Parts: sequence; structure tokens; C-alpha cells
Amino acid sequence: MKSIQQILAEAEQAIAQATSTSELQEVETRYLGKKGAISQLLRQVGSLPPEERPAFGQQVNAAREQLEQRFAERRTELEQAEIARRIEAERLDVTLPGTPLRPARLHPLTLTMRRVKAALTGLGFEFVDGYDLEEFRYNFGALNYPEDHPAMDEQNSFHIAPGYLMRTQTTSIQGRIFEQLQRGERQLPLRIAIIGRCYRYENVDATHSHTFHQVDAFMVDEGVSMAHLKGVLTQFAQLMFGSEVRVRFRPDFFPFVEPGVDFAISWKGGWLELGGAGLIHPNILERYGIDTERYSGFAFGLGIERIPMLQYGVDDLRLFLENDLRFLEQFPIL
Ligand code: FA5
Repeated sequence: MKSIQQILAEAEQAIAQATSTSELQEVETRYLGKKGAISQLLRQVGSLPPEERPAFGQQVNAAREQLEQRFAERRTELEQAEIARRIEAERLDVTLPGTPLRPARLHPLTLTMRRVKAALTGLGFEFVDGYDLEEFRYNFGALNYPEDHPAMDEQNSFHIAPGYLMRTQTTSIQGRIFEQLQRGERQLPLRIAIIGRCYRYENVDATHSHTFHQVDAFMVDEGVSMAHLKGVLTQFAQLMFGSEVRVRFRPDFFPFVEPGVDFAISWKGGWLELGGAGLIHPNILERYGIDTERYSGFAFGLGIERIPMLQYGVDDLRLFLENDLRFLEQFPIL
């Protein structure tokens, strides 16, 4: 049978050799656990002569206390070493430069559409939504197109099904609004605006795309004239491009206006065409039961892409569709 001294010596050695708190825990169980060496010693008390029992018991208890203290000391040592190792392993150099966050930004067309919307809303127009997939009769029929107008040719638009196409112009909202007026869902005067995608079967080049955006606005009230049109367009252009900008009209033809004009803004010493406009054709107003003796209206429409192209000097419209970050990151974060 091992002596108390032997057991103590072995235990001391095992404690010193333990390299982790979990190893130390195993050693502790081996010596101080219920079935450990010290408990086994205590069980021998009964086999000793009675006079030796108290002294033996004291020695075993002293040995237990000594070991308990050693375990506690060693545990503290090992815990500190483990913490130090973890700190080393998980070390964080707070002086390293961080990973820059890339702030989200709005697409230049979105920025432009928001500005257009704010400007026209400020001028009293109510924005409505239309349909990208539109009925032929709204895109053309309601807009006074003659039966054989070339724009209605399948070559210029994306026909989806008989009677349906991808709208070629946001002006297609007019017929729908006039029908709402006829049904009593709206009242005169009307001041309506719309922004949306338009689609044309066209070759893509630096200034044309098969998919682009337009904004349209129209107004119907008593005594609306070209002067109102020019006033509103001038204010709109000045809100978009600066207070120096002037607006020029030149005669142009669109089936749904009479007179019809194209309008340009003064820009860097010259004139830049932005879109079409005019007084809503009386045929259209009459068709929807509006008394043309009393009421008249103007309408204008322009391409959205044109605006940031002018403003930021972008020379190719395709850049807006390509989602190249090197391009998009040059626009302001809002
Ligand atoms: C129209 O679409 C008429 N609806 C405008 C209008 C509205 C006239 C109300 C009168 C009254 P136009 O086809 O010219 O007109 O197009 C207007 C603008 O849309 C053009 O000036 C141009 O800026 C833009 N646009 C037209 N086609 C394309 C295209 N393929 N790619 C990019 N922009 C285009």
C-alpha cells in the first residue's frame, strides 16, 4: 500500500505536469474524487489499530488540504495561461485601417426622376401611375393617331398580343384619365403628370435605347393657352437646370396636339431639344365630352435620360443601363 507521502509526491508531480485546466480536473478527480486516492486512504482507517486511527486520519486530512491548495494554485496558473493564449490568438489590432463601408446611392436616373417629380408636384401636378404593358387604343387610338400613322407600325413598337404593346410614350395615360373624368371619378380642372418606362423597337445608340423613361404632364382648364404651356415649361426647366434657362418652341407635329411644338432649353450658348408639347387636340377633348368652347389644355413630354446627360455631361445613354459601378459611383450620394 502506498504511503501518504508517496501519494502526495505523485500528486504534486501530476499537478505540476498538467498543461490545461481540463487535464488538471482529471488529476484532481484521481486524487480528491470520491473514488480517488485520498478517499481510498481514509477507507483504510478501519483496518488500523484504534489508537493509530486519529493520527492517521489527521495526516490524511492534512494531505487533502495540502493538495486542495496546490490544485487551486495550479488552476489559477493554468487559467491565466489559457486566457493569455486566447487573447493572443484572438488579438485585434484596432489601429489597422477598417474595411470601408460602401454607402448605397441612388441611380442617376432615380435621382433625376425624384427631382422631376418634386418640380412638377411643386407646380401643382398630381402624379399618377400608368401601365408599361398598355392597350393599343390608349397608346395610339385615344391620342388621335390617324389609321395609317407610321408610329403604329409594328416595326416601331413591341407588340405583345393583339391589342397590346409595350407603351411607346407616357402620353398614353391621357385617355385613361379622360375616361375617369367621364365616369365622374375626376373633375376639371386636371393637372396630371406621369413618369415611366417607354419601349420602342429601335436600334440602340448613344442617344437611343429600346427602353427609356419619359415624363408627361398635361393640364385641362378654362382658357389654357400656349402662354400657360410656356410659363409652366420655363418654370420646370428653371427648377431642373437653373434660373437662367430659357425655353424655345418650334413648330412640330404630334397627332395629339394642335398646335404642336418641340421645345428646347438654352444651354451653353446654344439650344438643346428636350421633348414635345402643344395644346391638346380638340378632337381628343371632344371625344371625352369636354366642352372645347370653354376648356382647353396643354401637354408636354420629354425623355428623362436627356436630363442627367445634360447635367453631368454624360455622352452615352447606354451607361445608364449598364450598371457599371465605376460610372454609377461618380454621382452624388443623397
Ligand atoms: C413623344 O413621345 C411625345 N409623346 C411627346 C409629347 C407629349 C408631345 C405631349 C406633345 C405632347 P418623342 O417621340 O419625340 O415624343 O419623344 C419625346 C422624348 O423622349 C424625346 O425627345 C427623347 O428625349 C425621348 N426619347 C424618345 N425615344 C427615345 C429613345 N429611343 N431612347 C431614349 N429617349 C428617347
